[in-house]
Amino acid sequence: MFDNKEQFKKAFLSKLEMSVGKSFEETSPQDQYHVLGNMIREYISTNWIKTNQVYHSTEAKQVYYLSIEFLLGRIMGSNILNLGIGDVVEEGLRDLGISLDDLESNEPDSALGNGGLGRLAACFMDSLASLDLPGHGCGIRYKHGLFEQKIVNGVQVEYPELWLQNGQVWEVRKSDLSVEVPFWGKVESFEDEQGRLRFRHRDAEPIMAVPYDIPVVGYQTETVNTLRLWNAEPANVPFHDDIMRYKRETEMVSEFLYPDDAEDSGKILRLKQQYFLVRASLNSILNSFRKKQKDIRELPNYVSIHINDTHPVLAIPELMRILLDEEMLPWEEAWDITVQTISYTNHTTLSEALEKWPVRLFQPLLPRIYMIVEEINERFCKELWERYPGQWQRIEDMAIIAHDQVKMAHLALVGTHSTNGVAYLHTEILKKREMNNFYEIFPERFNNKTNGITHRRWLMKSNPALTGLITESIGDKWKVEPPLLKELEHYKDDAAFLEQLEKVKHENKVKLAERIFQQNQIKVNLDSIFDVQVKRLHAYKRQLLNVLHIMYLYNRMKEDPSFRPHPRTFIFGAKASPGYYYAKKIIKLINTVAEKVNNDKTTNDYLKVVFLENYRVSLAEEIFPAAEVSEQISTASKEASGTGNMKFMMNGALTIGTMDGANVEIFERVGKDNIFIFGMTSEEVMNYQANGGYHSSEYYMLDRRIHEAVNQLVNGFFPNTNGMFDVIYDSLLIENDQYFVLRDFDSYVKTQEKVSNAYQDKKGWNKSSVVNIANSGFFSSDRTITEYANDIWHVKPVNSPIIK
Ligand code: 26Q
Repeated sequence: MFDNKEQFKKAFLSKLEMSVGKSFEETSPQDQYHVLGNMIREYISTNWIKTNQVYHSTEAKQVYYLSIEFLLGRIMGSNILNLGIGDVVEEGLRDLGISLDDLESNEPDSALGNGGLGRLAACFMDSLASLDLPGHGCGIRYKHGLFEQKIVNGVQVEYPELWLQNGQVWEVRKSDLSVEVPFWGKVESFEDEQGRLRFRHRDAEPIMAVPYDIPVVGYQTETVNTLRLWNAEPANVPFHDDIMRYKRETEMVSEFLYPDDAEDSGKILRLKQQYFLVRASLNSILNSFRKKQKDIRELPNYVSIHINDTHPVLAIPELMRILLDEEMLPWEEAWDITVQTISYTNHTTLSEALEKWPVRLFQPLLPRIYMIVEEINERFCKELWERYPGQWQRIEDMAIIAHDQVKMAHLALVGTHSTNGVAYLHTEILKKREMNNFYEIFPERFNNKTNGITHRRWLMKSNPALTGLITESIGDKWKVEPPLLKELEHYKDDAAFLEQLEKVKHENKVKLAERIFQQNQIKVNLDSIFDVQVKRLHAYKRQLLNVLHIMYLYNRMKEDPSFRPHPRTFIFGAKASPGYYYAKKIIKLINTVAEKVNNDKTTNDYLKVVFLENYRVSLAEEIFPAAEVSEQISTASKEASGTGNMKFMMNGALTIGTMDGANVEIFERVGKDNIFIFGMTSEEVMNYQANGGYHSSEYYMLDRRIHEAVNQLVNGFFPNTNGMFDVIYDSLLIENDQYFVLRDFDSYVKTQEKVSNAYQDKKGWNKSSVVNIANSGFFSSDRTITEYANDIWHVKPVNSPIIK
């Protein structure tokens, strides 16, 4: 079907006519997308079946990656790339007058995630398959992914996302593998024939979990792994008096990603989602295991279960329930198996992001699971008491249940054999500070796994021009061994290469400029520096620092006509959580500043601000290749890792950033001359109290650049914004600027001047760009996944001969 162009065209045309019943000329791009998608899925299916057969029969250990988020983006382009059928498809379609790019853009993003954590899970799936590792994803098939963002009068407006509306090409429903998940009800104890104390869950309300499988195609290999997403449906039971209410409440469980949990009703729904994922996934994992192995005590030798943050942490008491109630193992043995089987990744040190569940909600919803958590807690506290007699406070701080709350991170630390952070600095902070208590007891459990990104999507697929240039220069082995990108460093003084690199970047800038014009009707200067900050909107990520710097540049140009920096286009993309009031105000502020500076003829040749709405994976793929400056300006110690930083680097952008998260490791790899570091260190941030404290008002009073910009938030400088930015003003001055925006302002401005100066020497800039690309191989998620496989999961590649 995809062996040669003519064969492909013939198959495509005949399928098109057969499946949509129109002549070729009448078919829509949507029709064409669906037909091509179905052809590719069919093509994948042989290897998918083969891979599954191998996994069913092999003794090789399998890993299951449980995540409440999988932010896949579009799937077709990635499959075409990994299958190596790009040329045939592209040329075949071209003969028919169809552009493959246009056709791919008919696919809605699979946006079953918020940001970094969900995108990491997606990159990991791609790496697992590409490395021939037996890795399975387990998630939820939300009917609505992350909301669509529209900007109306500068304000974020949310619309429901509808990725399933036109039918999903990539998923396969497997009703026969459905699993019942019980909620509510009560637990009864009884004595069995052998006189053992047993438990039974009575009067539960069941929900049916129906799996939808998505194939995950590895790069140039026969391995096709599976991402299994569970859909919530009414169970087949005639018990309900109010069947409509039951149906509605059931379907709610897989309706939305992260329903608002400000109210109790939302909280219960979220906890339901978590148990739904865990119960269905573990049931199906254990079913596969039992087909191969009769002795349950062998579980840790056959299965590794990884939990992506604490959201699936109920895997711990759920596995205990299976081992105790179904397998009838004694507690100690069950506990050993559980701890050996499960591992955990922590993605944040922000205490407000650590999950806690009120006992009053947890216990009635999951009565048996709660009993088990209680016993885990009691046994753990007893051990603590033996180790730290009399240290009540320490024991209270470390308990899994305290103050009528279940602390999910504590459960994860106690119930797994491995806890990893996502960048060197983050792991050190976990060990030395945030989780130091637990590190003292379980030092061998803590380890670091610096995040990575799949270079296939984020370089080969999204930046074909750069991919071509790299391959012309160093060959194509780097595609399967990204550290070989290092060889590019030989070209850093090669004038012809640098010129080519500049040309590639320019072409990518032209494309992004077209997108900007199409979406925002803003004409940007192609010779301006494309300076980009794209990520979720959060106070700690400090989009505000970027904005205050823009306001300062504008003010200075207005005041001093001789001050004209190198032209810059500041590009933003960010979604704010619907209930996060402050974050929404920052979006409004960015758009308000954009309105003002873009329309000022005296400055707008030098300064443009662009807010691209609805930032998502597919838009990101257009942005990174065109970026020249990467803004990674979080308050040091607050960003666990970041992964956008790696995507920019791999596409040749230079970072301006703080010594935070993985920026530290980028710095170590490219060296100080090829990155722009500023601001407080994480040590300074964490010790600021000991170092005399911080008084933001002093910076406001003493620095007139700050004074002016901060006043402009509230003094009518922006027309018709009366009172609108008071919360931002207050965050800086009344709440003493928790994220040290004003403290880092001067350092940021000076460093931005260095960026401008460096750009004047275009050759030197391009040279730094080469050094960034050349050292980005370390940040391929293939390296990250290899480390997880070797150090935590102990899984090995399952042999699969390379097709080509
Ligand atoms: C917690 C409690 C209640 C409701 C929601 C949550 C919740 C939801 C989502 C907590 C955290 C998240 C997402 C976190 C996340 O995306 N973290 C990012 O993970 C990336 C991958 O490791 C890192 O690169 C980023 O630094 C980190 O912020």
